[in-house]
Amino acid sequence: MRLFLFLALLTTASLATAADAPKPAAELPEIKELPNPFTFADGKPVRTTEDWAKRRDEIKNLFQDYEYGHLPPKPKMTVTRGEVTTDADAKVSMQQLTVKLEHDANSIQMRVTVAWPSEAKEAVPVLLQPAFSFGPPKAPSAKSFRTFAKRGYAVASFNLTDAAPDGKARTTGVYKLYGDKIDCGGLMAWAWAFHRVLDALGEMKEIDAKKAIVTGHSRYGKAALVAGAFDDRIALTVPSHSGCGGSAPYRLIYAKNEELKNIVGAFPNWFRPDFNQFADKVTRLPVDQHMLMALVAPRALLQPEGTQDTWTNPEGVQQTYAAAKKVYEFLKAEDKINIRYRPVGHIPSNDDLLDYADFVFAKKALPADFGKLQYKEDKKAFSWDVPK
Ligand code: GTR
Repeated sequence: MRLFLFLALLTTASLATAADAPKPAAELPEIKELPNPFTFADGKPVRTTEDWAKRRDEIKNLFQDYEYGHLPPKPKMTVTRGEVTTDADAKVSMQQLTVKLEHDANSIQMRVTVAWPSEAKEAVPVLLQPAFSFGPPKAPSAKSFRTFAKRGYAVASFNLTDAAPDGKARTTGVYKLYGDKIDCGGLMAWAWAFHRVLDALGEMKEIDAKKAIVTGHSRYGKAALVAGAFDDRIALTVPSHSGCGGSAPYRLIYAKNEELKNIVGAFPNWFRPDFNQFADKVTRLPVDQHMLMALVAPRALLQPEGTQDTWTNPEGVQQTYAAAKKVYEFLKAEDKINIRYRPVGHIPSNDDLLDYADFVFAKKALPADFGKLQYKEDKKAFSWDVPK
């Protein structure tokens, strides 16, 4: 009995220290520039790739503790497959998957449409692309997949809102499964959903799941970046015009760009509930978004941006790109990160994505516009460099 009491006390004590509640924003040090990914929280430098692996875990925790909340666990999964149908004109084969996810007595379903080139001789790379629709889901037609199939890619199309609602009520999707046991906001919940779709695709012989691409536009671009940062199975991450909460920096504002205070005001549900403590304390955030991009390294990352898409801070993304590239350089993978500006507003381009995927998976040459910077270097963005 006494031993039990002692053990119980010991456990509570160690839990109290282990939990080490993250310090509130007001107690965190001010960092004016983009924080140095090569310095641990205790000030020690990153010198080796082993150090980076540890720092990478630390950065993951910072994003979970302060911004997005924690990645929910993997639940039990059962996949039910529909009939395979083939559209001879489009040369596209399709199958509907119903992905049942269960935890305790609760279950939810994700519906995924998978389409692949019907004449492929071997397993093909796959693009995980959420449908950008706010209404009831429409099953995509074979024709809508033709462009991808022609170029040798499969596509998995799904509704992220099956896995997490885009609203304040935390009652459906992953929240229905885990209730109060999870603290994540919508972006991390959607990242979790990308991971579940990848689990389901891994079982298909038509698909080479080692060549998985995650993408999304705007809010789903933010989610795609979080998905790529938190799952090493993803080979290529393409957050399209992801802006604030995605690839754009919180600290560097150049025009009428969306800022932290705007996004936590309009979409508090995308983040941890207490992320708003940084609304007027942006420089106390221990991370900035170049560090989320750096978590993807050394796996491939493409940043599609629009020079006229001011709200998404395209100039700021040039700075986070430059900062994240330092980590790619450190890992000797600088050819795996790229940026592509188009002279457009808030419009995605599948061509850029496929051109970059061809470069990554088939070693095809990149069109000349890739990697072309549009703004002058901001010397104040960051002063640190790759450790020598
Ligand atoms: C905007 C929001 C952006 C972006 C966009 C969207 O209103 O400010 O961060 O996510 O919505 O996803 O449509």
